[in-house]
Amino acid sequence: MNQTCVQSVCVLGLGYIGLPTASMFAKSGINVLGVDVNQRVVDTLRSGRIHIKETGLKTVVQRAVNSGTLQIGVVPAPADAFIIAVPTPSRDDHSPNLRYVHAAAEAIVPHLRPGNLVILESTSPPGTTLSLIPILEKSGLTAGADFLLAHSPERVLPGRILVELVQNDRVVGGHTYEAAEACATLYRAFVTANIHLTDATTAEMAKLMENTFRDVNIALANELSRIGATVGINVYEAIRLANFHPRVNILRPGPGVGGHCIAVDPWFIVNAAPKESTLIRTARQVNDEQPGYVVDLVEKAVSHIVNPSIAVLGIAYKAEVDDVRESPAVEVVAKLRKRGYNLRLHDAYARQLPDGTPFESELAVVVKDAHAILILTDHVMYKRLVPSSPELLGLMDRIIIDARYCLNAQEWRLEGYSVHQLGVAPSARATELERVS
Ligand code: SAJ
Repeated sequence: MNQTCVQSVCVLGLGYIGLPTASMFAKSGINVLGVDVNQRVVDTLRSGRIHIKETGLKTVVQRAVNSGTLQIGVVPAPADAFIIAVPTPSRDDHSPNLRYVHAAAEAIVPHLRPGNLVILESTSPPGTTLSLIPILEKSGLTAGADFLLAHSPERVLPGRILVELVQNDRVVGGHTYEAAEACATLYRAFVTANIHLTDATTAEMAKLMENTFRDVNIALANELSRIGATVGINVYEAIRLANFHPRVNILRPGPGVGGHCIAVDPWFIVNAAPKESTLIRTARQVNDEQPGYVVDLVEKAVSHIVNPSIAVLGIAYKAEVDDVRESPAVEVVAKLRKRGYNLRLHDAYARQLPDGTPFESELAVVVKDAHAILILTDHVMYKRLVPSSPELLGLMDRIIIDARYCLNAQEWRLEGYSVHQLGVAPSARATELERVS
């Protein structure tokens, strides 16, 4: 099949991945139509604003929209290449919900032409890309002979998306080798790193394995935090020392695993091969139980106070992002509220819970008259706090509960604070890092 040189691209889905990807293609000189079914998103982008907090993205999008190389619409139009970058959430039973992917493929059908390239970018269960063939062939065209189909998953870190889109190696997988090659040629419009070619299903699994590798390793760290508290050590100190081994890299314990990727992608593998996925499923369960261990830590820290009120610092799923989706902090808040605790919420970037409930933006207001501070996200704003910070003057009792090991406990104890840290036994001696001169 003679594949046309791509001069126009239609990107379906303008979220955390679709919008940056569309903008990078536009920046490389390709005419892009960015499509989203959410009219609010379309109106926001057309007005020159963006609906996503991401370093440098607003400038790139505004330049592309103002130059006319990035058009924004609600429905697709004919293009040399179509990129599906829509959400692939999992249901409550952890089964994959592919209705957005299927809807996007259906929307492409009327516009599919011979020589076109269709790319699924969304992280998807193995076999999803090939499952689009019967939908796309409703166009009367034949996959492989008339149009090409490939999978091109991203691996960018929120907060560094525009850098990593360009600099990270990429894996692309084709329904045919020709499709993989055409996909690689297209992404070379902005990718400067290596692009590795394979088949579609292998590319799908490689992406899922990347995040599953991380989830399993975070589960190890979280389980070690429980063991550390039981055997009487500071697990972070033990991890620090263990990681001096040239081939060991134990990750950091925390309050759980958030975001719409690491907590979701492993379930795509478990769902595809349930009998064989023992460790992967168990790691998910370990991480999902971690918020409960934070609640236990809070209970112990304030057990001597009647009706304690707690200032919760950090709702986003990780430091320096404003995304509260699937955040373990949200799970901790829900559990504490269910046990009757009076909570005041704060985040350095986010301003509302996933259900839209807004919370206070002024830290001093949140801390005033609280008995304790609970840190759930290690935003730099919180790591910079010191006992004399003016925002803390209104704190009623000097109790710090640190689920991210982001404060120097010795420094706070010297100022009369009681400090409770996940994975650190009360009897654990001061660590190398905490010894204050
Ligand atoms: N976390 C820990 N301890 C750690 C590392 C992370 O508790 O040592 C927690 C974080 O606090 C957060 C969650 O895990 O709640 C996920 O954080 P993350 O930084 O691992 O992941 P994401 O979801 O922001 O980005 C990941 C990245 N994948 C890998 O690092 C293998 C990114 O490269 C992917 O592109 C992204 O998922 C995705 O979109 O798939």
